[in-house]
Amino acid sequence: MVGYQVYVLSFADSSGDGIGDLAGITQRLEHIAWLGADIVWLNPFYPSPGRDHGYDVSDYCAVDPKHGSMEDFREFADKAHSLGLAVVVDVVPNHTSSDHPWFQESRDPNSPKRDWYIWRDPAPDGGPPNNWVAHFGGPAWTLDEASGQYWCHLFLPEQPDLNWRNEEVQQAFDDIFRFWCEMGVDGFRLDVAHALMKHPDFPDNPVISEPQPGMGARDIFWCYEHRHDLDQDDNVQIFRRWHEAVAPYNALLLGEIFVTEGHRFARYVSEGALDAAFHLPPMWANWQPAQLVREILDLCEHAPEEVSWILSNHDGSRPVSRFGGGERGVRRAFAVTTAMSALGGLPFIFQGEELGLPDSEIAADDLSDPQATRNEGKESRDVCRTPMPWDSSHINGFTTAPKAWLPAPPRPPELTVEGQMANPDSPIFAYRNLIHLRKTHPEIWNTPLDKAEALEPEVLQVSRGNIRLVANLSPNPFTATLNTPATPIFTSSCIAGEDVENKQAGTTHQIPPETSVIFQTAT
Ligand code: TEU
Repeated sequence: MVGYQVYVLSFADSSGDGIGDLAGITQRLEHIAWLGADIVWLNPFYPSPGRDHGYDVSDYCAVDPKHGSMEDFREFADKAHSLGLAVVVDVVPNHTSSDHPWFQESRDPNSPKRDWYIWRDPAPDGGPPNNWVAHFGGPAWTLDEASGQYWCHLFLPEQPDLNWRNEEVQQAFDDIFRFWCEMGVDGFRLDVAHALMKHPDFPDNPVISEPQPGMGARDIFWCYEHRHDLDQDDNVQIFRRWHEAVAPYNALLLGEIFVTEGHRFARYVSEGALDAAFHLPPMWANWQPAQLVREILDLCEHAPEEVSWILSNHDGSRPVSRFGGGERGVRRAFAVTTAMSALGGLPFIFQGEELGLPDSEIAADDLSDPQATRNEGKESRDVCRTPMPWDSSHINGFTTAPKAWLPAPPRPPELTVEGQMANPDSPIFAYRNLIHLRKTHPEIWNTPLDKAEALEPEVLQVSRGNIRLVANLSPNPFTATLNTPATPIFTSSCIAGEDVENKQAGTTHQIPPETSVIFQTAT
């Protein structure tokens, strides 16, 4: 399957208030079906004060009125299913909103919910219990004056972390999974699933390098080795429990997992745990093809069928911009996406990727992402969260409101869906053709991986059954010599209006720079 990620706030606004909603998505589902995707993943649409744009949930089993109603969700899911699209919703198990009634109760030290969150006494000097830092800046602990204890939050103070060692918390999430399965969802994307369990003793994390003044929150976060707050071995027990909870519904468990080593990743997607997990580093990296090839090989060795390959999501700069911008950025991004489509697993694209969109420019006053507003505008995730450009009308057809919730300069006609549909050489057709190739040639993904290797540091070759992929991510042409004659069936350079030079079967093929070619052998 191929997934398509919809950022609910910015896909389509049917109510005219400038905020994306479920009914708007329902009206636009044909676009996703036309591309050929099989799954639609929705970012959180649950009631939320919106401090982290929906990742601070105050009720897991309802729809935020700004995004519509439960009836709208049913209509969305029914239409998605009628178009052959499976529905994946986002579950945020690591933390709730501080507005969630569970946390409100937990603030009382005598409440039965006290242990649902992570409360600790101050360090002997009165400061935070340990040196953990939050992803968005500052310590991972905030003092509750009333009780004299600190609560733990790996993200905002308004996103208190749940205590996953508490059985009742685990039961509460079993119920949440069942609720949405009963509502007809087909799977779950599991937010920061590698962070659920913390070391039971809460030791300090080792310091890799001292944080320096002026560093952004993310850079400060990576000054520490996250030995005790992330990637604890017993996360897998939770995943096994979830697996049992959703087994009667055969629902997909897709983790947002951040681990850099393939063998750690493999544990999370082992039999009876998660079905698949995102490999996140490519959505932050600039153009570093050798590193990308190394990471792909590591994962192909340890989890060849369980990786959800992505180049972007709602958490960072778009690949076209990270990869040099303009036509070059588009070409590089599509070369990688083409390679990823032949790696097995479950590739996803993020709304607008199919248009080759670069980042939006956001005026300093309009920044909305807490990662940016708390960090003097640094590390903004807003750049990829602006309205989907449908056409060249007011706010690119996203809303009839005078202003979108996240204002940005309008996209030119050639970067809109309508503009690209009128031009068969535009990126939208290249993405569609690639996705459809997986349908006409299912052996691209359904035959076991035979071999993945680096022919040069920036050249990846993958063999599976009668399929060969050569991803030449280097700046030079590459002469591929295959062990058996093969015919090119797809080249990523189609996104630049180029075709393969020689469509004949042969063992030797010229691959242009920054181009991935998929071949089929005769047998
Ligand atoms: O993102 C998690 C996140 O910030 C990771 O990229 C993190 O840096 C990495 O996993 C290391 O731990 C998710 C959501 O996608 C994001 O939008 C939310 O802000 C965040 O969780 C908090 O819910």
